[in-house]
Amino acid sequence: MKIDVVTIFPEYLAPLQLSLLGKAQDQGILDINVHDLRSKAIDNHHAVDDTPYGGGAGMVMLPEIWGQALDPLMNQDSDLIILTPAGKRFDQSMAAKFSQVSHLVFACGRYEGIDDRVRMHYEENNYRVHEVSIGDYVLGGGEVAALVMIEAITRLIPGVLGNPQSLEQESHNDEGYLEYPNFTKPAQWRDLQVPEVLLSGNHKEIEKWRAEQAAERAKKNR
Ligand code: 6GU
Repeated sequence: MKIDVVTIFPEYLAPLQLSLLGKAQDQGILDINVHDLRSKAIDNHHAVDDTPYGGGAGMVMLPEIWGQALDPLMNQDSDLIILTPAGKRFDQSMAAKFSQVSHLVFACGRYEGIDDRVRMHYEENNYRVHEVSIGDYVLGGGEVAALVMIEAITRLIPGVLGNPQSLEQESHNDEGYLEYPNFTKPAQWRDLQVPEVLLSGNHKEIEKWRAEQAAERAKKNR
């Protein structure tokens, strides 16, 4: 999968080089490139934003600069993700869908967002455009949201995770499912004993206990 991220803070995306994502890039499974939006700025002050038509607080990012940044990246294989708290809420099923595509372009908005004609322009030209939010709270910009989405999406791509069996039964795989609690050595830690059933070797009983615990967790936490 090819991933492009456009931002005025390229340094914010440095963690993409670490850990599993860094390894997947070395192996050629992922090709991630971060682009500095400000390099497309036109005026002497390298402005990327201006005041909103109609008035109001905050600044809006300029459409021409976004067009200059996105045009060379977009093609028929591309899905453009515009990050905004007003977008559709990201979840595991959206991550699974995006993990199947060949090219993702992330547009990280700052300030009050990007001039809406950027979305309109790429939609009108028959590109696949998605406005996405990672949850119901407001961040300073889309950079952290891009990191969250890229991590959730790419770990579903074959070869990115060390152990693909980790994907088989995890939280959110099925709507509303939360994973059962896990334990490791030692069997007793401080005054706490690992549940007896997990030491029993009885796989049927273990499966039943884990299903009960998962249901209980979902009830308590959601
Ligand atoms: Cl994608 N952007 C911003 N600025 N805030 C957010 C968000 C995105 N998702 C949740 N909050």
